[in-house]
Amino acid sequence: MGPANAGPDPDAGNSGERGVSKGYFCLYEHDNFKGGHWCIGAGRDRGVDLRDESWAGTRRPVDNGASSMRNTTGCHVFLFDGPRKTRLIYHARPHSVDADLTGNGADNRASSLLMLC
Ligand SMILES: [Ca+2]
Repeated sequence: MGPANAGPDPDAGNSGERGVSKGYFCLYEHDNFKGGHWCIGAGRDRGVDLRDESWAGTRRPVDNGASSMRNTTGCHVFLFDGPRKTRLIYHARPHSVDADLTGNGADNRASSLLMLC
């Protein structure tokens, strides 16, 4: 940690570049952010195949299992029905939450994602 009174927080200014490195994008197994969770930190142009991922602390697959999401990053996150970013089904805007992906037709379908910062 830096010394006290070291000046303004460098992350608190107008620099959008720094801002995108903060926060997490999380998927949840059930509606209202319940059940298993799976989170990734903000990262530029990051693709993830959810067939390779499990809910934290479990062996239950994230693939075709996400029902709600929370995005505290400054990044856009796109969910795809198919593997390797095929068949776009959902766009999570920066700093957004969705307690039930059903309303967007994406419930229990996401198999891959792309984060763009
Ligand atoms: Ca799918």
